[in-house]
Amino acid sequence: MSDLAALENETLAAIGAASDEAALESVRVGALGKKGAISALLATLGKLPPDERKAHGAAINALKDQVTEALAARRGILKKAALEAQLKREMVDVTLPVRLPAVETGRIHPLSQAMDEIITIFADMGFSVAEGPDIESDDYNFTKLNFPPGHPARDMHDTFFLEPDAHGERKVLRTHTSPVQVRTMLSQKPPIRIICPGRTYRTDFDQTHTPMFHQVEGLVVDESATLANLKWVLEEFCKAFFEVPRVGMRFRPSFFPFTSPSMEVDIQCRRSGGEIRFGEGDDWLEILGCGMVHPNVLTNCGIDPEVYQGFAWGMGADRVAMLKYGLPDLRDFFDADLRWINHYGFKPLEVPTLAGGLSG
Ligand code: 2U9
Repeated sequence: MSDLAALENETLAAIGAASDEAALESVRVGALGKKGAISALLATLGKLPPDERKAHGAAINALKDQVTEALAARRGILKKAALEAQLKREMVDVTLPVRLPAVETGRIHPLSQAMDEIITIFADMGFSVAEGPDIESDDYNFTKLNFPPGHPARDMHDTFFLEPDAHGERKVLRTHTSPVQVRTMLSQKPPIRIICPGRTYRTDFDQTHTPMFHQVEGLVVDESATLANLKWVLEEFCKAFFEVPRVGMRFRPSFFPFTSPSMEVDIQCRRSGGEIRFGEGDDWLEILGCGMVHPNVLTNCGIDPEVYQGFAWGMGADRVAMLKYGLPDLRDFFDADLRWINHYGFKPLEVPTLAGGLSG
């Protein structure tokens, strides 16, 4: 095969094999550049005898035109392929559903929603929020609250005990937020109007009890704090929280070491088809406990029961959230199952306000 034919095959093969425009350009330079193979052949024409020069020159030029055409064709193919690859890479499928911003996809846990609503309601009545440690001394969790030694609540079957601290003092995970009221009474003079939301711990576990649960307790201490005031505060709370214009309430005698008299409070409801409606019907549901602060507790906290009276209440925030939002199992609150939170959760921007409606 003549050199020309070999060069034609080699160059056309290289053009066909060029995978992108850069590779094709180096083939072009290798064939038609200043030092290219075809350019070199044209440079040899001057040395040929005149009768050969014409024919040889025509053949070389024919090859140059063929290679130029093949380069142009291949460049077109490569440009088209590069454009298609770019379009595929940058393609946006406008039919896909819009990805919601985080503020739309996040959900407020029903318990957080209930806590926010409860705090909003009592803040509106003039209460301030007081907080305290989850790990408490035996003294603040039981003794100052008038629990006698040997009281069953002090036993291991109800309370989580921790190792004694450096001073040998026994520590517990608080079984209620009552120690916060004790700390507040020890640290400030009446009048006191506080609510104490927070985590509490007991050794229970079933559909309506979990080892960690949440309470909101309240305390009023003043020179005149009466049972009538207590009933009003609780009735106003229930109407606002359950969003009903009126609600029947029943105060049943009970016993707690830290209050006397002590009462358990039911609210009127109607159970129909697995749903509970409040403020109507002739059924009753217990939702909280309350009472007048026991004089021993006032004395234990440095407040003279001859001068001041107090009333207090306590409710399970998880429980009232379950009642209000129809949540069947308390254990689901703590499973962090996105399906549950997306079903029962609240949109973050729907902040509960009394004017705007609590739960939207
Ligand atoms: C002080 C004085 C009195 C808080 C009170 C209750 C009644 C009560 C339970 C409700 C359901 C706990 O979450 S629960 O299991 N609580 O029934 N709590 S009176 O009384 C106090 C608190 C602090 C210094």
